[in-house]
Amino acid sequence: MRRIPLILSLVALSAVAACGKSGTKSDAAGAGGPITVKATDTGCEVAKSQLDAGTHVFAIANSGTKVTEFYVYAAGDRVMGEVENITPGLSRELRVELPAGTYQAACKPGMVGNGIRNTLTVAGSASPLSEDAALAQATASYTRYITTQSEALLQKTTDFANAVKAGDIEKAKKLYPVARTYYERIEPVAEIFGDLDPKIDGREDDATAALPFTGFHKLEKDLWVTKDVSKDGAIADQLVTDVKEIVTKAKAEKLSPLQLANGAKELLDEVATSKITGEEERYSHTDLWDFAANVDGSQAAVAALRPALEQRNPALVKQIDTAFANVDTELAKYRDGDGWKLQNQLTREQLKGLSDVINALAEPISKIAGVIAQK
Ligand SMILES: [Cu+2]
Repeated sequence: MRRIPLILSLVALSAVAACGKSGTKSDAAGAGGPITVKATDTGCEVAKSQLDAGTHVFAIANSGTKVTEFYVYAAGDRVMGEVENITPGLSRELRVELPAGTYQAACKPGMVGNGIRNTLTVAGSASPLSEDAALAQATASYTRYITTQSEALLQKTTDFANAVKAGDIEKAKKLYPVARTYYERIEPVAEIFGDLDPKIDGREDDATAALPFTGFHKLEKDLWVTKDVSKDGAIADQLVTDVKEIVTKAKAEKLSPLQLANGAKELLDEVATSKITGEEERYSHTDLWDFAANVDGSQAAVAALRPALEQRNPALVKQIDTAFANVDTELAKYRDGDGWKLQNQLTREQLKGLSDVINALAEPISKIAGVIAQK
């Protein structure tokens, strides 16, 4: 789950981070170049509504006053692609592979609600990117990663939920960041499935009547702030049920290679907007656990794509390796036992140091989608 940063003193840092390159212009953009999307506070104007099957680039420009998001949904609100945290004045690109079918393109000004929706009709047939052997191998190997991580997520979440239900606050506090790690590694996949991510990972300020404050962060608050989990049995059980559903769905999901590329970038956006700022783990301050997990998840997607990237752009692979190594070195400074220092123990300069290495990594990572979409 991702949110606009709440901590004002750090807004400037994350705004820089969010400037993840509006664009490596339209290589392999599909006929006619990018499809422009004009996002405002009240509108979402998509330049085309009829598309040919294949890979398309959406170029989203936010001319509103609110931070927005852009989604392409398949039936049942399955997310085919998303870009979050498009701040006012910013433009971002999203590459999505769309087989024939009916989709919805949505902008979400203020990052809340169902969004302003447009129907997209995609017709014809195109050979999928996964016809390329190296890309097919990439999705197969990343799917194995998702499977092992999501199984561990279920195990660790169950242990955590049991500690909550037993009223063992100390034990639950120890298990919390561990369970979270597995969720944060697979987050782009977990976010594909409609309401499951908000139910598992939603924040108090995003809660609505339809989607009340539940899941990990509700338990986090009760463990660290309220210090009373005596009424949280049902929430703990629901969290395990929701995680089970993620595991089942994630295993069955057929990912496009572009979802790996987009996911690798989304995870770094997550780090910039919700971990460095301390937004996500605002009660426990265990954000660096999530930070490391988001980076792990990004690295796993890149590792799966590596043979395909080596074929297409070996220089980019080198650049990415160096940037990942720099993140590891910077983050390693904040190791504490088998865990991490708390976010609020870091100075502003230290957080800035982390922000800088993440920005430097996000830059080459943002090029991956364009590189693999080239045939
Ligand atoms: Cu999250």
